Parts: sequence; C-alpha cells; structure tokens
Amino acid sequence: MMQTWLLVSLLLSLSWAQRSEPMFRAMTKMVLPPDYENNPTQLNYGLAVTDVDGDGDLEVLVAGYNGPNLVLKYDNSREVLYNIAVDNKSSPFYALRDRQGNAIAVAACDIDGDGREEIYFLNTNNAFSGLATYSDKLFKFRNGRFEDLLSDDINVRRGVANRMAGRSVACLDRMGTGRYSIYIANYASGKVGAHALIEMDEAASDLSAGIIALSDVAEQAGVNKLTGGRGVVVGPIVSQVQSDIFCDNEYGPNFLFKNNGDGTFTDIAGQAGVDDPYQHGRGVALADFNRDGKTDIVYGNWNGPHRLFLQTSANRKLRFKDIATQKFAMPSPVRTVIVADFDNDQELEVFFNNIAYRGSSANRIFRVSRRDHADPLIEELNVGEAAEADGRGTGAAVTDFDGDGKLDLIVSHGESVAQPLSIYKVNQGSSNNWLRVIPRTRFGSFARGAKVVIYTKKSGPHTRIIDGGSGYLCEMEPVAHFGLGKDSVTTVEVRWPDGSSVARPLVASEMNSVLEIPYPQTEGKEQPAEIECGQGFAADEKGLCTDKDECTEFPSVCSGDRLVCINTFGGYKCRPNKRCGHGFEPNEDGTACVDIEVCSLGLSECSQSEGSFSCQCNSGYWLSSSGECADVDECQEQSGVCEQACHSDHDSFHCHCQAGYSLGADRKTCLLA
Ligand SMILES: *[C@@H]1O[C@H](CO)[C@@H](O)[C@H](O)[C@H]1NC(C)=O
Ligand SMILES: [Ca+2]
Ligand SMILES: [Ca+2]
Repeated sequence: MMQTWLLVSLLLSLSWAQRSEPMFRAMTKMVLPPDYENNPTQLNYGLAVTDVDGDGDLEVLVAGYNGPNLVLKYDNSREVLYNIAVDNKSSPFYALRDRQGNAIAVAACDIDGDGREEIYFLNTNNAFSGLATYSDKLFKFRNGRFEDLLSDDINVRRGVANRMAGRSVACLDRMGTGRYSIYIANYASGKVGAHALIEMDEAASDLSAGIIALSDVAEQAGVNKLTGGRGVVVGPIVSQVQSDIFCDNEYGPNFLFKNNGDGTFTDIAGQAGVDDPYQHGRGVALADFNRDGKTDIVYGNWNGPHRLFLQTSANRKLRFKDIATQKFAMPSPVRTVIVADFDNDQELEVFFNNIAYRGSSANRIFRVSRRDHADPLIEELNVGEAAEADGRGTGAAVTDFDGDGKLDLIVSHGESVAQPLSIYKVNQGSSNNWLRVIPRTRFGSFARGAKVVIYTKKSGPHTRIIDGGSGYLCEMEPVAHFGLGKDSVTTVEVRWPDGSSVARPLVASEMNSVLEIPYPQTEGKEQPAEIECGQGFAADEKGLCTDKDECTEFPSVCSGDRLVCINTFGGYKCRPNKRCGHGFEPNEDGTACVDIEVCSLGLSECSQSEGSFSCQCNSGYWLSSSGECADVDECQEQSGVCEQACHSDHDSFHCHCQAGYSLGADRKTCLLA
C-alpha cells in the first residue's frame, strides 16, 4: 500500500515537472562534437571559467583525469568550441594538458598581481586521501607559454607544492589586496592532509626578476583543518565585503570561516547552524534567494538531504535556516550545484548535477522565486535534455559562449565511465532583459570575491557574489549574470573585498550588454555619481544605495494594535507590542518571547540557557559590566601598534598613514610614497 502511494506521488511530481516547458536543449553535436582532440571520451572532473589566452573572451578549463586537461575556446564564426591546449609542444598551452596529473579540480585567479589569472590544477593521482604521488600544478603565463610555478627551484626548496589528495580548489583574496591565495580542500587521512592555503610570499619574491616565492599560510590564517574536504565557496557570506569561506565536508562538520578582517579566519559553522555534521557535502553555491541583501548557501549532500540555507538575523542573531522542500532535499548522488538565472526571468534556478551511480540518476532543476511576505517558493522545473539519466556527471559550469545574453551549460562526466562533455542551451526567456557585470581588481584581473548589486525599476535590488570557488571541483565564471524579465536596471554597484566600492547609473543603451567595472583608482577624489536607488533605498554620503530606516525616518509609521516598527531591507514591518520578562524580548513577529541574544555571533563563545547566559568574548572584545561583549580599543590597549595613526572599529583596528606615505605590507608601518 505504502509503496503504491509512493509510486503514485512520484509519478504525479514527475509529470508536474515535465508539464512545464523543458529548460535545456542539447547542443553537443553542433557545438562540441565528441572527437579525440576537442572532446575526447575520457574521465573528466572539474571545470573553471577564465580568459586563458588573454584575448578578453572567456574559455572553459576542464580537469582531465585519465587524459589531458582541456581549454575550450568559442569560435564565433564557426559557432563551435575547440580545444586550444593542443598536443603540440610548441603550443603556449601545451603544459596545461599535463596528462600525468590526474586532475580533478581547477580554479583560476591572479596570485602575483600582474593582471592575468594563474591556473591551479589539483591532482589526486589514485589516492583517495592523505598523500598523493604527483603534486598539484600552478600555471603562470610567462616566456610566451604557461609554466608551473610550483616546480620553480625556489618553490621546490620551500617545499610548498601540495602533494595531498584533495577535492575542491578555490581562490581567496583574504586581505583585499587584489592578490589571491589558493584554498585547497584536501582530504585528510588521519593527521595527514590538512586544508592548505598557497599564496605569494611578497617578502621572498622579486617580481622584477620574475621570482615568485610561494608559501602555505593555512596555519597562520587558521584554516589548516583536517577533514574530508569536498565543496568550497568564497565570498562575502557573513561579512559585508571581506571574503569568507564555506566548506561542506565529508565525515565531519562543515566549516564557515568568517574573515576576522586581517586575513585570519574563525569557524562559526556551529553557531550559525550550517555545520550539518552527519551529512557529506558536495556541490555548493552562494546566492541571495530572497533578495534581502544577505548571502544564502545552497548545497547538495551525497545521498543525503540537500540544503537551501537562508541567512537570517532574527533578533540580531545570525542564523541560517534550511527552507529546502521535501522534493528539493530529496537525497541523490549529487556532484556540482549551480545557482543561476538560466531563463533571465529574474528568479534564480538551482541546478543539481547527479552522477549515475548504481543506476540512473537524472539531473534536476528548481526555480526559487522571491515572495514578498514569505520565504521563497521552490518549484521543480522540467530540466529537458540536460536530464542525462545515465550521465556520470562530475562537474558543470555556466557561461555565455556565444554572447546572446543567455547562459550556456557545460557538464563533465567521468569517475566510473569515460564520457565526453555535453553542452546545453536554454530554450526559454529569449525576449527577457539581462545584464552581465565583470568587476576588475586594481591590477585589472577578475575580481573574484566581489559583490555586485543592481537596483531596478520594479523589482528592487538583486545581488550576486563573484564566487572564488563554487560547484564541486569547479569555479564559475567571474561574471555577475542578471536576468531581468521585463524589468530594467537603474544603478550598478560593486563592492570589492577591501571595502572599496563603485556605484553608477546605468543608461538605457547599456541594458542587455556586458559591463566592465574597473577598480576605483581615484576613490575619494571623484564626486559620487547621481544614482537612482528605488523605493526603500537612498544614496548615502559615499554615493552607495543603502536601506532607508523608515522606523526612524517616520516614527509614527506603525499604529493601532501593530505599534512596533521593524525595519527590513527595502521596507519595514509593523508588529504587535509584546511584554516579556527579564532576560527575554519579543521575537520578530511579536508572537512569543525569546532569550535576549547577548552572545551575538562572532563576538563570543557563549553558553546561554533560558533567560540567562554566560559569555566568553572572542579576542578583540571584552566582557562589559552589562554582560555584553564590547569593542576593545586596540589602539589604546596596544599603544604604538601603528607607526602613525590608529583607528579602531567594531572588530579590529586599522593603521593609517599621513599624506605622502602609504601603508606597508604589514599594514602597520608607513612607507614614503
Ligand atoms: C605545432 O605548433 C607550431 C607553432 O604553433 C606549428 O608551427 C607547427 O606546425 C605545429 N605542429 C604540428 C605537428 O601541428
Ligand atoms: Ca580568451
Ligand atoms: Ca597573474
């Protein structure tokens, strides 16, 4: 009886999803027909999107496991993708093939600040965990070709090459300098194989002589943890602009590394409710699904419940809340997870890439639609020809190859059966508006970790994070892709990991185009542009759109039996007044009394029981007589820490230099500019 019911409900749900128009159509035969050179039938894994050949167009990097790595470039006249990393020793891309590597993950970012992205391949060989027999490779374009920095003499002497079996790899601008570190989610065996963080050691390097010395700074940064590493995302998750890191791990809790503001990290996954200790994470992505300006996290668990964690801050307490429906959460052998607006209707979709494993397992797609006074609506769509029920999916990425403003999907396969890559185009939404935004670093490279917000005529702000990682074993394109339906954009705002920002109006002729946003070289000198922020928002003194606090601006906006005003992102709510006893306060709806949250996140290690609490403050804070963690004035406490001026703010201190000086690499001394 039970089984019949299950079957009936499964059929119902399938037919419902299939009734909607199919999202994807297969284009592999036209765009990338399987052949030995361009799309070999081999075991592939991760994908990354970057400009490999430096011509301004994006290519797709493919981590080849039992064959070469590939670099797929789009030829506009022939309308095909082809591999430029050809089997010819005089090709500038030859070294990238690295057949011996058994690569599974790949990511690209500018580690030395020359404006061009380096490429990191994570090679596991046949090792599942712990030590591998062949090291990872970090390729830089120099001497007219790509060469491996990790095998330079200086780096061999420094013993910096990662020789561990890892999984995902991601890029992190931990200090906001525009020079990136490589985050490596190793898979530990006992005490061997902690997560690694490789970056340029500026003091030991001599860029004018072409010497790039690398170091593993994972211990110093506080991320050298032992776990079964899987997916990694990088961007402002709980921080406003600085890059945080989320890792969904296997056989252990996830990590949510909050950036302490100085390039070191504190794991707050447990406090934030995203540690998920009994599940085994895979693909992961960042998005703001409910458009409240806070970054949400979506990820798949291997044959476990998939999660859609909305970031909330009810009663000032930062928590993530899982809003996955039963259908969305349904366990599957999931690999990459992608969030994007495929049909440009301005709502986000979540694509699950499943690997056929002990039987068929189709890929799936869900639309997550924002609602005004409720959590987003999650509905399954018809994935169409991208179902690949028997595909051994191992990775996937999106970009817009052909420049038509709609995302194209590329899926890799491998693990247990050699299969070629497949390419899909989106059937729907051709008449919808779109905008693609590419922020650049101060060096002119892709600003991975930046946050891009557009303000629109009708639908309020939309936020994208240029993720330094994402998917599983993958790294998405360094582009903020916005679908807009019939709406249009009034203002574009970019916030870089160092806190600098640009906001500028969008003119009508810039709709449906790719917008490059350079790093602001003249910050503070230019007058902020006149911008239109839309209802509920206003430009602040820095020329950025910020949420209006209606409750302060219009003190009597709430009345009657809903007297209490609660400011929200882009609006406000009125709720009934409620009296609560000592140690308690009303919840956000005023329907119940909850503990007063004093041990707020990031400030303290806290044990709180009903109506009482005890706090131990984190470094940088001290326990005040009222029992709250308050700012330590570090400039006072450690007088002389800065060579010239010192300024302390809520969680750290910053040194400043007088005119004519600039801050040194240690961020404390001042150098004559
Ligand atoms: C290899 O590449 C070089 C330089 O691009 C070219 O001149 C040569 O003909 C190529 N060799 C083969 C066998 O294709
Ligand atoms: Ca290119
Ligand atoms: Ca570079």
